[in-house]
Amino acid sequence: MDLWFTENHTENVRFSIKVDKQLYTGQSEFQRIDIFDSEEFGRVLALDGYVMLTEKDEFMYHEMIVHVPMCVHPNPRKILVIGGGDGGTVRELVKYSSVESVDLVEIDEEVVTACKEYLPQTAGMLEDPRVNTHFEDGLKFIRHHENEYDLIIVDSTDPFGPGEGLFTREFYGNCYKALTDDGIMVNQHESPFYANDAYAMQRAHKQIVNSFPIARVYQAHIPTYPSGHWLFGFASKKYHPYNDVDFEKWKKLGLKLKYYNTNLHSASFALPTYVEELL
Ligand code: AG3
Repeated sequence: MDLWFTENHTENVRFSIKVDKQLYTGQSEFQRIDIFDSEEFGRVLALDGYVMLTEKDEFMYHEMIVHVPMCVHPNPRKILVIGGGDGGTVRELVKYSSVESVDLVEIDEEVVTACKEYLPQTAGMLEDPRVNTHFEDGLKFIRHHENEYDLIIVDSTDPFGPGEGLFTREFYGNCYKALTDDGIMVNQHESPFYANDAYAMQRAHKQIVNSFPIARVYQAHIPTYPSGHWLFGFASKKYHPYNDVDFEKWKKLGLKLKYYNTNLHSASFALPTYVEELL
């Protein structure tokens, strides 16, 4: 008998992946955690039934959430990641020798434990000595930090359940405070395509615009997320996301990546008309 995982993308649309083997199922204090193996996408992590990553396409998401701001900031040393317990964002960050420390604030310790065991592709760098993991609610953690981080990456779930507070004005305002004078905040920004996702994305963008002098949105193609068309928010105190960037300096780092490159960097901020009209 075939076993299939299904995520409801809307009330009328479902996305299914054929499961080879269920590797982990747990109900933590915060959410249901599933990890399974599949022929098409390799290992898959789902939280409360929503796909967080697959081994086949996670590079698209993790490279875009990390290298866009890392290329813009001239000297990113101290980084905060909120969410991201799978470790994919941390793995991309520790590729930079300029990075001195990464605080990873993940609410759910069970996600980290399960990913360390079953998703070494993303969790493999969580033991890097520059990484400090805090099992805390990011919403609370951020209240107690001021003028400290060069970059904050909000690698959250969707805006309901444990991730809900990470899309609010209060949270973005506290991120602004926690950043240094030339700090940058980037967040996963949902999809513009289906109405409910687009509405959440629109609301979040308005709050960011009210909290930061520079607020833009950029996009990537992520096949296993609803509609495959995904957005990221770029919020900054000082640097424009592509006019103030020393691309040649970044290229000299010689990072070997699969999705991000400096041509794509600027291009990813060019949005389709229907998305521009939503913002
Ligand atoms: N965080 C964003 C996942 C959003 C997916 N939404 C959905 N499938 N409905 C991913 C975390 C990866 N580090």
